[in-house]
Amino acid sequence: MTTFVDRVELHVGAGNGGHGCASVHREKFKPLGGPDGGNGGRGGDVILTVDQSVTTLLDYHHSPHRRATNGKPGEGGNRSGKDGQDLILPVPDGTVVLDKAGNVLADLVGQGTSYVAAQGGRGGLGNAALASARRKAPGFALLGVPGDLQDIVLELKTVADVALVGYPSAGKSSLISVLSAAKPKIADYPFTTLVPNLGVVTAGSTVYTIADVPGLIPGASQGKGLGLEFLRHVERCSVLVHVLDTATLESDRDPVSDLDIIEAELREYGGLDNRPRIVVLNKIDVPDGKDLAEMVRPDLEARGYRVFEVSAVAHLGLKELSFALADLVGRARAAKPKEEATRIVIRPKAVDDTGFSVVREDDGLFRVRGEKPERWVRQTDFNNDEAVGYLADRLNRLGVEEELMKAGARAGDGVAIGPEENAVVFDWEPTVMAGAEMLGRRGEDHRFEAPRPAAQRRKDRQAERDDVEREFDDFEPFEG
Ligand SMILES: Nc1nc2c(ncn2[C@@H]2O[C@H](COP(=O)(O)OP(=O)(O)OP(=O)(O)O)[C@@H](O)[C@H]2O)c(=O)[nH]1
Ligand SMILES: [Mg+2]
Repeated sequence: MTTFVDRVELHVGAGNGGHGCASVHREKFKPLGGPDGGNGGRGGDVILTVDQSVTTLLDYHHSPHRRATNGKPGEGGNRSGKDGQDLILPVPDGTVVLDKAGNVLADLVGQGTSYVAAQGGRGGLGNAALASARRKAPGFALLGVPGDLQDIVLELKTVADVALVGYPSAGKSSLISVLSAAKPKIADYPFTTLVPNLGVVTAGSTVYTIADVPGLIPGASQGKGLGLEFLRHVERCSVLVHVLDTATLESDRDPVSDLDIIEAELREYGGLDNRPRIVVLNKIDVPDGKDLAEMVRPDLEARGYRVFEVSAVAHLGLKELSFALADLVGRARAAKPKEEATRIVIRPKAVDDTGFSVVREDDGLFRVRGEKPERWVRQTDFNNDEAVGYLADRLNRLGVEEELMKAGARAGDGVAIGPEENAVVFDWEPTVMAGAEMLGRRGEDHRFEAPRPAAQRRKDRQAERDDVEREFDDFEPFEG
């Protein structure tokens, strides 16, 4: 038996950025030829893409952990590391991406529509790229940023124009089989259909798709039977068809009360009120069925429904029905705003990714949050004093130091950068951090310095100052 899976939890990991390389060029008569460490490569993204040849989420049910490849580290000789490869995950048309709390992140409809589920980490800069007029030979490089890890939920909602709803055994699957070329399972016991069936109908010049869902019973919206779980498959349909059984032998049922019960379930489920509906009275090949259909028709019409009497088995009334559906589908399509054939959904960036916040928490810890400070911390090799000093410079330039002081931080207070589970915690040393620039410039190796005349030294100092202004923004070459 094939399993139908229309909801999976997926754990995706983007590739880590490769580390930058700290290296010094060496030649025979030039032992200190300057920094030549290359940049690390970017980690690959994890991208969900609609592929119409994929029809279920079964693959992800079987292997729910997926990772893109990491960027390679940079190397000496100014060699950049290779970027990691994006991991493209094909998903069925109509896949909805949610976070674990149930918020919709993306609705993937249409071949090629894509969503970046996890973004690769940027590569770390090598010491060649970190060199500047004031930091001629950095003895450190930046670490690659770890790739995003995301837990997401994928839900499949069938993309069909018309949805058939009704009691078990009303003949929904039979109707699909005679209106289209689809061959769903049909049987005379209830709940034959366990998964939605999809068929393609051609009526005149209109081609549309038609889907059924497992039969609904009273209480479906509270989870009775199979129905509710599958009602999301009718959410996208633009036309609803009530399939009513005129030949049921159950004494407490008749087409009108069946309709009322199904309508009550749909209302309870919600969100379907504005779909046009028509009523199909099925099984009129059965003599009693035909009589019953004639009897209830006026009642149904009085409620405003267009009523079609058909027999799926004897092929009665099918042409009229399929053209009426084509007409409704055509109107629905015309009323819909034209959508791009392919939409690309990109995860929105944090609202203000240049900002940061400093909050004093109950236990006296000062927490710094912000895209840049958090990333910078991850890019720092804490075993390298120069790298740590560079981080201090960057934080200081951004104004983190100042905000900490304003928030009342004192020497020795704990400062955490990053979220609860993933923070780097320091004992704050304001004089060191605030005075970082005064203590000495990073990466200045005097062996590189030739004696300079005073005028040149003044000019260089000005250049250095300009450089400092720039560098903290400039060194984000992998942005975007
Ligand atoms: N006499 C007669 N029997 C029909 C007609 N349409 C369907 N049936 C029979 O009714 C039974 C149920 O048909 P299905 O198409 O499986 O019904 P369904 O609505 O898909 O049922 P579930 O999948 O259980 O919800 C089968 O035995 C069919 O042969 C019809 O027009 N006339
Ligand atoms: Mg069925």
